[in-house]
Amino acid sequence: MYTDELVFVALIRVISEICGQFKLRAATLYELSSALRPAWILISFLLVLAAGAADLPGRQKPNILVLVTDDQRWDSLGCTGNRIVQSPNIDRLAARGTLFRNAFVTTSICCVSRASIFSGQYERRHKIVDFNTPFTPDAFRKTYPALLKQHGYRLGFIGKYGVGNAMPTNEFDYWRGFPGQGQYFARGETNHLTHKMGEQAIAFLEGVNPLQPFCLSVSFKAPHAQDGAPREFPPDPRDESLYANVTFPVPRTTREDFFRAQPEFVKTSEGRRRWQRRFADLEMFQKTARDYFRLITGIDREIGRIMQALTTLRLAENTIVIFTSDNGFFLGERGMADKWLMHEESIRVPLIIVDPRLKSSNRRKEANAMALNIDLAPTILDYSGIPSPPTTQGRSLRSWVEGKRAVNWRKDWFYEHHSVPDKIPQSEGVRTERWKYIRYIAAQPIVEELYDLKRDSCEERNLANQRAYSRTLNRLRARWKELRNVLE
Ligand SMILES: [Ca+2]
Repeated sequence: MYTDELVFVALIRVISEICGQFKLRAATLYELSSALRPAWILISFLLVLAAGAADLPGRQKPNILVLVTDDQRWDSLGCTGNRIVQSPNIDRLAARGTLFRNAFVTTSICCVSRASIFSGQYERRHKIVDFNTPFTPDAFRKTYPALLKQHGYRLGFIGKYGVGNAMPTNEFDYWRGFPGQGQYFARGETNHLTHKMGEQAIAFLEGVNPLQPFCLSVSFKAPHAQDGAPREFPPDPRDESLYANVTFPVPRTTREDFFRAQPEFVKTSEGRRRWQRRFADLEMFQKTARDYFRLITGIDREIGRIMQALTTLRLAENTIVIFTSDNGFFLGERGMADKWLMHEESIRVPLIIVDPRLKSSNRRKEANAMALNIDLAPTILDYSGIPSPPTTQGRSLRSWVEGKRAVNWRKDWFYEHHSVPDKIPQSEGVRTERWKYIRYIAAQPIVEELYDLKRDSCEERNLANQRAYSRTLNRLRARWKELRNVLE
């Protein structure tokens, strides 16, 4: 029942009460309520207009645009220090908003990270560890899209959903999501998927009602590989000549000795198999890097078009924009491809939040606080004025965007990876502002790594077996155990 109907019923109850007091006949009551109905319709109409006026910019709930890329490493943008890749539109977002310099995922694999983004929960709480498991109906009701819908938002989803194979089509007002990994090119088509998703985003925006807030999640497939295809990172045909004459710098840790220093079960894992297809020699490295960065520039172009559409449709000033990736990516470092492991290339992601309503004097341009993928849902809900469910494990990042200091912000956090254990070594660990403790939990005996990120940002020297660091190691072991127990 709508609000005006509820008020109408309440009004009739009050009239009944008065009639009771004055012992009026039922017929009189009927005549009175009928006579009042046209008047009430007029009152309702005026109330709706007044509500609309009260929701004018400044008071209306903000729109939310969530842009998630797939396997995009943190340093693959101009604004995060890459001097080669062309990302002018994402750089502009960073210039208008807050760039988080230390953003990470709590599990570095698509399905688990996406479930964490939607729910604000760790893998050990949402329990989605593989590609087939969907949210239960009850768990879905606690995700940010479901909560926004319950509070009157118009919902759109475009692209790779990533959480199970059953798509929640009916939960959204506009659904262009797909299960699995998708295809960069539909059979017989030359229209690149990234471009198609940009078109869909603009179509959604053109259909919004300015009086109803919206939340649009655009979940790009790019720059994820089309695994096993003859060309695994095929760009938009318009970008084929991009970076053609560029030689990408080869990271130091691609050297053979860094690969050899790793545990045997890492050296024979899926990351190495994919490395053999992509980075096994210098020519392959350049070819893969060129295509990977072409895909990123393709995303950037669509983000530029989406932002332009927001401006043209006069929606930009009340739309919060969040840009991030579901995990990082090894570009051959440590002799690896893809992600999964707890090293920085894999767990670190780009993160930008733009609140266009803030004056630049009230906005922090860069935040160094450690932000996690589980913080996104509570951040979105915070902007929408909706309390996070008690099951949420992340925290709102809003105070960092607004130049304030969040009280008791995390100084360390727990990492876990348990997916596809037959091909990927299971790991857990703790990342502090200075240290990283990695524990390969299925190894017999247990294998541990300890890095001093302050002195060794590329994790070249494992200190776990050095006596001088035994106290630090013990402290981090204890912290791993403690966090592991409290995060269920
Ligand atoms: Ca991914």
